[in-house]
Amino acid sequence: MRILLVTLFSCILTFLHAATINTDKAEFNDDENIVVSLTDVIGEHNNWVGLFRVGAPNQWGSVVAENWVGDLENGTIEFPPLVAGDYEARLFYNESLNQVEKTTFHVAGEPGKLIMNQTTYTEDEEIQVTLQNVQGPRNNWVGIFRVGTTNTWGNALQENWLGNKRNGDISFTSLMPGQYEARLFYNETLAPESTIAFTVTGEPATITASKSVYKDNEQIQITVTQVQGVKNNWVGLFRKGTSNNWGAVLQEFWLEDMRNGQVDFNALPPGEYEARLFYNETLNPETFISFEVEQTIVNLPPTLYEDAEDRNTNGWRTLSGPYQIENRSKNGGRVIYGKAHWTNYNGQHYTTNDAVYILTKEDGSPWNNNQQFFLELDTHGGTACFSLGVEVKTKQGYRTMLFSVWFGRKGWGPKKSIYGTNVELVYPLADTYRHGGWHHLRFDLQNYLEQLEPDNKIYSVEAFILTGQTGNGRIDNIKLLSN
Ligand SMILES: [Ca+2]
Ligand SMILES: [Ca+2]
Repeated sequence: MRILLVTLFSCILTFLHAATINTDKAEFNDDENIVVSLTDVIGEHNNWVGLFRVGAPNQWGSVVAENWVGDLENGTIEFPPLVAGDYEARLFYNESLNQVEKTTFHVAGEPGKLIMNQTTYTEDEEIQVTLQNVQGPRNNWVGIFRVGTTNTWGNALQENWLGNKRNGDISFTSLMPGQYEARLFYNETLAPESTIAFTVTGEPATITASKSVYKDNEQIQITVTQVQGVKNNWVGLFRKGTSNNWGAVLQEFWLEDMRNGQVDFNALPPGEYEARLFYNETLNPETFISFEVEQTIVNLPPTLYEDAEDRNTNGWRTLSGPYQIENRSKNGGRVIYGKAHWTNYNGQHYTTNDAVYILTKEDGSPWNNNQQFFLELDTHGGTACFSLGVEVKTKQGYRTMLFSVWFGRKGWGPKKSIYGTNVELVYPLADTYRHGGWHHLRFDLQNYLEQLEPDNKIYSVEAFILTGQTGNGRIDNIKLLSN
C-alpha cells in the first residue's frame, strides 16, 4: 500500500512539472525582438510556438508569427518585432492547434489609426481618409464598408492598398447616401486595426405607385429610388391600416442590392393598400405609398332579390320587434309586408316604430353584390316613420344606408350617425311616397354615399333593410342594377 501511494504521488509531480512558456520581458518596444523561453517540452515532434493577438482563436489564420521548435525540450526562440498591441505566445505539440501552455505580453507603441477631418459628405464628394502610424509589415489596406456589414472581401465596396504608405491621405470615389465605415487592415487580413464611421447625405429613399387607383385585374407597379439600406432591403404590400408584421404581408419583393428600380406585384382584390419599403430585413418601414384597388365593373342584367311571387319569405329575418315578415296578396300578385311595432321607451311622450327586417340570400349569407350599386323597388304607402335601405360594404367599412319618410316630413338633410361600431347614413324620402298607390323608387347608392362621405366608395351591397309599415304599406320587386 505504501509503495502504491508513492507511485501515484510521482505521477502527479510529473504533471505539475509540465511544459512552461515565458517571454523575457512583459513589455516590448515595437522595434525589439520577442524572446520566448521554453522548459520541459515533451511533445514528440513538430512542436511549435505561435504568437496571437489576445483573444484570437487557435486557428492558422490568426497566427501573427510562428516558430517551429522541433524536439527542443528546454531553450529560447526569438521572433522579429511586432506592432503595438497585446499578445499571447502559445505552445502547441505535434503540429496541432491544441494549445498546451501560453504566456501574455505587450508591445508598446502608437497603434495605427484612421482619421477623417470630415465625416459627412454629399453624394458627389470624394471621401478623404488620413493614415496615422500604419504598422503592419506588408499588404496593408483600407476598405470602405456599409455600417453593420462584416469584414468579408465581398462586403468591401472599395479597397485601397497602401504599399509602403504609413501616414498621409488616401481618397475614395464618391458614394451613394448611407452610413459607412473606413476600416484599416494589416497583412492582407480581414481583422480591422482601426475603424472610422462617416455619412453620405442625399435625397431620402422614395416609393411611388404608377397609379393611385388600380383595377382588380391590373399589376401593381411600385418604383423605389435612393434605397439606402445595407442589405436584405424589401418592399411589402399590406392592407392599409395593418401593422408591420410578417403575417400581414400580402406580397413581398426582396430588392437585394437594387437601389433604384421598378417592382411589379400581382393584381389585388378591391381595397385600400400600402406598399412599404424596409431596410435590412426589418419590419420598420422607411417610407410607404398608399394606393387603391377597385372592382372592374361590367354591365350585368338586373338582379331580382324579392318579388314575393314564390309565396314564401325565405331570406328575411327580424332584426328588431316581435313580428315576422309576411308574404301577402295584393291586386292579384304577391307582395312583402313588414308590420310596424310601436314602443314607448322609458316614459318618452311619444312612441317609436322599432320593427326592423333584413333580406339576405335565402341561406342567410350576404348578397355580396360587388357589381350593381343601383337599388330599385316598388313601394305602396307606409307609416310616418317608414324607412328602407341597404347594408353596404365600403372602402371605409360597413354602412347602413336608410331612406326615411320621417326625414322627408321634417325637411331634414342627409345625416351620418355612429352607434358603436355601426355607421348609419340616413337620407330624406319624400312624404308623398307613402300616399296614393304604388311608387317606383330608384337610388344611385354610390351617389348617396358620396353626399355624406365624399371620399368613400361602395365595394358591395350586402342586404336590404325595411322598417315596419302599417295599414296598406307594401313593398315589391327589390332589385339591384348596374345603372
Ligand atoms: Ca322570395
Ligand atoms: Ca310581386
